[in-house]
Amino acid sequence: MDYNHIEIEKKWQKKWEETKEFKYEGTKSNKEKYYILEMFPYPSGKLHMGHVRNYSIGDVIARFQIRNQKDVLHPIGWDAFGLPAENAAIENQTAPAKWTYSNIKAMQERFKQLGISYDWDREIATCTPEYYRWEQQFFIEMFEKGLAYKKNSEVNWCPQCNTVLANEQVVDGVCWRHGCEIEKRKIQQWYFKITDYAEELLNDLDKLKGWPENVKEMQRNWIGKSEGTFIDFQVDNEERKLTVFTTRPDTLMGVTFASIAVEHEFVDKILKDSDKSKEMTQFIKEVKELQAKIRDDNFEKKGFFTGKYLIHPITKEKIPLYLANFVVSDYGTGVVMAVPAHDQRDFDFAKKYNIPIKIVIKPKSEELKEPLSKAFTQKGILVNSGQFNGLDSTIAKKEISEFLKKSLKGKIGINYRLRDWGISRQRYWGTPIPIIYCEHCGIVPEKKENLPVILPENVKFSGATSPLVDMPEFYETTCPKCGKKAKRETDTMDTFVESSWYHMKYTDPKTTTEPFSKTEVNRAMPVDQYIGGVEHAVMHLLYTRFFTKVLADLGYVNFREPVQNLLTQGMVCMESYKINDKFIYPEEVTKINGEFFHKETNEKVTVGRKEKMSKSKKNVVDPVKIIEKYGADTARLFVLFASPPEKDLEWSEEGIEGCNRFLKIVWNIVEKSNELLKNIKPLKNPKEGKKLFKKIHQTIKKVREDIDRFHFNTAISAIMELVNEIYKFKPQTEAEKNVLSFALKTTVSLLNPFAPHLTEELNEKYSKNKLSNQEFPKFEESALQDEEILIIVQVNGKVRDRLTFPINATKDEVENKVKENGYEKYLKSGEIKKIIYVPKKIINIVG
Ligand code: ANZ
Ligand code: ZN
Ligand code: ZN
Repeated sequence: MDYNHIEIEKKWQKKWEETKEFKYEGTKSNKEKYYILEMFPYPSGKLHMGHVRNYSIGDVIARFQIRNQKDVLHPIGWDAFGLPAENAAIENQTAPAKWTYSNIKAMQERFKQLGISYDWDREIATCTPEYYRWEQQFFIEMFEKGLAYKKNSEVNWCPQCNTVLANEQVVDGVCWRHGCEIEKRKIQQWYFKITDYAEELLNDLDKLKGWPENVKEMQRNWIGKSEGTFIDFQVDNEERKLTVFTTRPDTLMGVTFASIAVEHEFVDKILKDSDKSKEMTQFIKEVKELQAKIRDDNFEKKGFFTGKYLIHPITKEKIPLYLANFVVSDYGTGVVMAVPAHDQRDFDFAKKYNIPIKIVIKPKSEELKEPLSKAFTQKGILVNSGQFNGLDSTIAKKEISEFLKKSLKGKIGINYRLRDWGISRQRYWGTPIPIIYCEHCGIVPEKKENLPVILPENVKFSGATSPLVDMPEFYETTCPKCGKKAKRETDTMDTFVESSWYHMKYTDPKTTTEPFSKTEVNRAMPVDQYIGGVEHAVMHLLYTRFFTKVLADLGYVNFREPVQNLLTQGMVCMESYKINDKFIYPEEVTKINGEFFHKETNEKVTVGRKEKMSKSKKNVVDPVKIIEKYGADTARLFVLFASPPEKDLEWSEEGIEGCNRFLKIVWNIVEKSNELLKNIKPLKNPKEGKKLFKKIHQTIKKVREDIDRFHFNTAISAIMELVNEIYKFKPQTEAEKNVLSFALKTTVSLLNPFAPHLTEELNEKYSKNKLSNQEFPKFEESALQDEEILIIVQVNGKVRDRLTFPINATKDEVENKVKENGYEKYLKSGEIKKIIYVPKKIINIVG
């Protein structure tokens, strides 16, 4: 019988579904739990190669752990809210709900076609009221604790998404999804107080031993903790002070001006008092426009003198205050003490506006030459600093801060780059924020017993704005406090809120009286192994850590970190093809004598470099076609074999064909040996076929260790090597046939997590027990060792003989044998005086 992947894969997928093969037992089980999770997909309706890779990696680990007798939780669900559904709705005139649910159906089929070992009874979709009602409950509890709050602030507005974006969703000044430039708008929106957890989020990174260092470093930078000093400057001729945040209080005596953000609240007063308010207003407008765009360190520094002066807290000198385009309003205090001699931005600024540059720090062993050509930004020794002269920067920081503290003009403080998480979205397809605005009572949360606040699914899309805004049946309500007429919030939550806790819902998906049972969630969490793309390093992975800490503080869970081990898989890459600067699909291309041509038009094709598969470059292959042609087992084997999971993977049709050929070989040799395989006796230390026996155990050891380290590629090549040995092995005796049979069965068993359908089918030919119920092969240490050792016999230092002994021969056994053999004849005296034994190597007879 030939290897028929279509039939075999269908057959096993059906069986797995019917028997609920991959059911997680939870607290009912007395096995050890293991939670393996791949980041859940957005139901776009289409499967791409990146999915195949992500979910195949997880599946190997899941199947391996199942066969290590663990109670494995391996769930799947859908990150179902979000913009693409709305865009599709506008385009195709369907309701987002309908579009989403039909995509989910399509994707379920695709995932089943891949043969991933999911517990399908735990499937969740975040767009269902059963899911988001708990999110609304969390929101209300966070609101009650001050962790969810509303404020009017300048936000990132994506004109294409038509909504606000969180800071994490703005990458280098552009929308993470569209790459379009972000505008700044001032609107009311809801925030989660992630900054309350900044310190814990930072400190706990050190506990995450199973996370890649680069991801932790990205989070550290994102949180951006700075220790510094807040210093008060009196405004000349005014009642008020302005406070600055500085990380270099040691440079205080070098301050020659101060700069303030154009958004600072004091600017209103500045404008009122200024006789140049018109020009100043124009300047402010320009800065705000610039700020909406990318601001890197190379943009031109510009300022505008405010007409105001600050009083230096120590020298009492008057210091001019400038509006400056490089001071941001939401970091520190929005006011900066400028030290041009020691800060490059201030230096550039001072040069431009002719402000004095005063050196107050010099290098330890040399003098600075004046005029400076650039700022000296290192630490050093204080000069021109009165009572602080001669101090080292590090000591001066402390002393100056102390001095200011005593005179009530400063205090040491910490500042984070991290901002609160803006979660309002002016969009329809998301979780409604359970808040009601009452004319009499103000902002009132919905009563918990009234949850869920249902998102109407049957909606018509008129344009770019959310239909909720035009639906009185949605927003008209009564105030939960006073019972009078009131209005519901029409903003929905950022979809990253849903993905912040979905792993917890999987532990108890069916419960409707609480978000999840405490005992179930506490048993299953944290996720033992999480797998996903590195692009989530500061969005999803930071939010979910924050949310976990909040849920712990609200009493829902007893752990404070959601993920123990994290694997960030690389991208799937492929070369792109072009004719006259236009991309074409790989299937349109044919290769002749190393050159590429269009299959039909014969036009010459230029080949681009290998880069991430993307629709825009058309360098994509459709996994469904691959699965149909070669089978899911081949597709899985290829993505696992072609490179280690963290590295990028290069797509190659030859690679796919190679993997397919290998599976056929395995199929054929096992088929051919069918009779042999039925009559196997258990094997322990066989006398014949020792070499193959040892190879089997070496392979088991290697595969086990490699799967543990996610070195799937080397695990697979070890199995390939074993198959090679099997091929060469020609059994003569019954005993040798037995070893061969053992080798074949072990191969099938080891290959199972990678190619589950084919291996189950082969196993069924000789075993009643499914592989998924069999323990993963274990190796025997004794089988790995060499069986015999060679010992050199010397007589008075001269080699006289070589003897073989069993590996575990004792000293006495070796000596007795030597005595028996009568080497005395080589001795002049004919008498042994002494025997020196170097274990397992040499025995020397002295006489
Ligand atoms: C005086 C000074 C002298 C500074 C010197 C630096 C060097 P990190 O490390 O990122 O926390 N700063 C403070 N608030 C700012 C704002 N809203 N916009 C732009 N710049 C701001 O950086 C802290 C430093 O960034 C602060 O220390 C301040 O300049 C500036 F030789 O104060 B420094
Ligand atoms: Zn956008
Ligand atoms: Zn009211």
